[in-house]
Amino acid sequence: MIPFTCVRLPRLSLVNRILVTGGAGFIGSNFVHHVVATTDAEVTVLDKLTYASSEESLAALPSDRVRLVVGDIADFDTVDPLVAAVDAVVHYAAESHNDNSLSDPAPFIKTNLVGTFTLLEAARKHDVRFHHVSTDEVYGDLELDDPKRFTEDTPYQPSSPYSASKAGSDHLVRAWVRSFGVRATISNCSNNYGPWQHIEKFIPRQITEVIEGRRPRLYGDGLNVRDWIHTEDHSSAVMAILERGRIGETYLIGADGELSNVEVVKAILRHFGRPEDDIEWVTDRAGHDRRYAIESGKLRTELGWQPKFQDFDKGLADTIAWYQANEAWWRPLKAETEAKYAAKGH
Ligand code: NAD
Ligand code: TDX
Repeated sequence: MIPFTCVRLPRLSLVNRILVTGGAGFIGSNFVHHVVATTDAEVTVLDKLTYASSEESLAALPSDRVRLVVGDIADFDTVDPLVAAVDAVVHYAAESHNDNSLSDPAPFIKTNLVGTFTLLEAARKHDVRFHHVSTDEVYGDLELDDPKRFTEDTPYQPSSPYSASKAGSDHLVRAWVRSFGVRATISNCSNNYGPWQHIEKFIPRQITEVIEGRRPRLYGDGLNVRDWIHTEDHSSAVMAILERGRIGETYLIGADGELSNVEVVKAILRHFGRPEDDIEWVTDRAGHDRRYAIESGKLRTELGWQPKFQDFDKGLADTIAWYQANEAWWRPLKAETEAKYAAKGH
């Protein structure tokens, strides 16, 4: 008779050591928490600690599972030994804000293009599995009344320096797969919300404006549509692709969360018991994309992924509660962030 023993198997047999670039940022730090909570993997975070990062977002994690290396993804000497020491790279690091890319595109080219190139060269040299985190903005935008949504086959048509740099980085990944056999996958996700998002971004900017007793600020006519997904759902989707995705494939990530900006702002105002028309209408963003919408059927059918956060009002209420409870984190960033916006008429 074979004796029955209970063995605890690590959930990730092939990716026990993961390098997460940009792991001190909004979405990257959520992914690191997700990895620690759901697997036995050890994580090295490589992050330059730019203005958008927060070491605090990693503070609660166990030091025997997660270590932070401060450095630039565009520096091969930094990247090379870190990539050599892991089973997989999950690449989040980026300059991520469209408005910043309109005032100064240079860091977007350096980090998003040269940084991705540098990581790919290291992944090629050491034959390390690579997952590239990208955005739906590479596809440009849709009209408000267009029944179509973005799919993996939608042609690339980026509008801003940010989205063009992300589009270029996606093309680099595909070329490194085809020309050099790098074992890579790509995901393009829609707009994320949740805790630890820098207050320059739409939802936390409006929440913190209302907490400060000011009015939320809407660009243009406020009718632009974004397809919101909770960052925790983004993390579970990236994990599914890392574990089960087919090499060379792209997966779109979305949770059927289309809302206009004015609908989101009204929901925030309602939450605080403020009149729904208490809105400051400000100068529109140059080249402002009208609508993003994701068709995520491939990810759901092929990899069995499902989002958990499908009640936007509930997710928003949790996010508002988080910003209320974490004023000490965002308050020091507020004056500088708003001064930057004021200079642009936003
Ligand atoms: P973020 O700006 O909050 O964080 C980016 C992180 O990257 C920061 O910690 C920053 O310090 C780090 N970083 C920047 N330049 C670096 C460099 N040269 N070397 C090392 N680290 C560097 O961004 P985010 O919103 O968390 O986005 C993460 C990724 O997800 C990006 O690649 C972005 O394009 C993608 N994405 C974001 C969204 C969204 O809604 N925010 C949606 C889809 C895809
Ligand atoms: O104060 C504001 N008022 C306003 O109306 C701000 C900051 C934004 N907006 C609008 C612009 C967009 O239509 O809100 C929408 C969302 O703006 P952002 O938060 O800047 O996001 P977006 O430009 O859509 O890009 C985001 O999603 C895709 C992320 O920043 C990117 O990193 C990601 O790739």
